[in-house]
Amino acid sequence: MTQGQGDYRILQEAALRDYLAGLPDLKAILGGEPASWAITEVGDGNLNLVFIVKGARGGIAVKQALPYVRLVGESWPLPLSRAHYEYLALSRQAQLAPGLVPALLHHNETLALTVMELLEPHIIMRKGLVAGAQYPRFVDDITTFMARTLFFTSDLALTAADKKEGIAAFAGNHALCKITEDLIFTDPYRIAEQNRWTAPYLDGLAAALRDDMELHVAISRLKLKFMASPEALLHGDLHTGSIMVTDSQTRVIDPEFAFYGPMGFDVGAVLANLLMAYFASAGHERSPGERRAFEGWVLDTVDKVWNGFARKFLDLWRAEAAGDAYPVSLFAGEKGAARLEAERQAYMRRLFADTVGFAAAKTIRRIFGLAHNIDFELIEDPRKRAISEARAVRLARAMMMETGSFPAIADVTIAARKLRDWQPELSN
Ligand code: SR1
Ligand code: MG
Repeated sequence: MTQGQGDYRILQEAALRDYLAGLPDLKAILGGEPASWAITEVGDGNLNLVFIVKGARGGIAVKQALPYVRLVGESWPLPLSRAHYEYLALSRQAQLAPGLVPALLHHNETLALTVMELLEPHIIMRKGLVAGAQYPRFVDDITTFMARTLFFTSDLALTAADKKEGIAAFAGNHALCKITEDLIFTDPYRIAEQNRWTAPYLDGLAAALRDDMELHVAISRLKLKFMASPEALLHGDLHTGSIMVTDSQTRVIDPEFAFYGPMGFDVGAVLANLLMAYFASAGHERSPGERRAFEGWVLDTVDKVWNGFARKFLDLWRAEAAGDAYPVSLFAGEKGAARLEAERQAYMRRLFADTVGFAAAKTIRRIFGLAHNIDFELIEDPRKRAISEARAVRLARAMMMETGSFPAIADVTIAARKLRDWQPELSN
């Protein structure tokens, strides 16, 4: 890591070229003369600048945090320190889940700038899902990523002292947590200037969300869990826009929302985004039933992601528990082993219930809050889009309010399948 000299400044193409030219390792990766490097800004996320730089020999990806939310503009300032937390999280994830995050090549704290390997020909998974692509490596890779990063940063694997050091290292990332607390757990359920939805079709549904006190209790309980349960180091924004894929590789990117929180928030993010891809699919078909095979794969993937994650997490707990939680001395002998195993199963049931609730929250925010996703947004016909969204919301509402009726992941996928052709009542 390089400590930057001087003040932060936004690096546009010319300044970035000069900056990179001064870094021999990166110069060597790129090859050729700096003047010949092709630099393109490709950031399509909500927060940062992202440049792809290509030279005669190779390429790199450069990410620079802006001092404000890119999606909204300078009126919404945001600390540059998020680049530090992202770098810290990526470094930790690289140790815990090698090969599943991009290689880090350079970091400058003052410039809030990180250089990573260029992932090519990887694409953002969400874009692939909109096109109806299936990814055979995804389940194994994402379940390994989640099981290892969550288990090894939890009290099941760490001493109490190390765990608390971990919490402290990320505690300063509270501005990013606040975005989540507002945009996911609060704004969709009240009048908020930046909310939007597919109007007028979903006007009634939006009003119902604002009026439903039981739903407000359910989302507030999830919010409290998010704020007050530092179980493990989370990626913090693990949607399909934070995952890059090819047929044979998966890379998790963009952990700038990383902090110690409830594990179900990460797992729920993955499941919610798959479920949204499933419900959006009907809106992308050009002929009826054209994408059924894709939709079947998505639901199968939902099943396998939870089951694979749970199996890998439990295997790690059985084999690698070195943490201060569940002291070995309290579970001696056959009787102790059996009781501990029953407790592990109970732990996973609780984690699954959290996952279901957070998945619901993640879905509703993408339909009524500030930041939407292209799964739905690219459905051109607003009526069709609203129908897909209303189906997703119906499932999400049930998952949040009646979490106990979804004791297993199959209950979620069966419910999703039933809603595939459900015709919602729209407001127009
Ligand atoms: C203002 S930031 C909006 C969203 O973009 C990120 O990807 C997070 O999901 C955040 O909530
Ligand atoms: Mg992001």
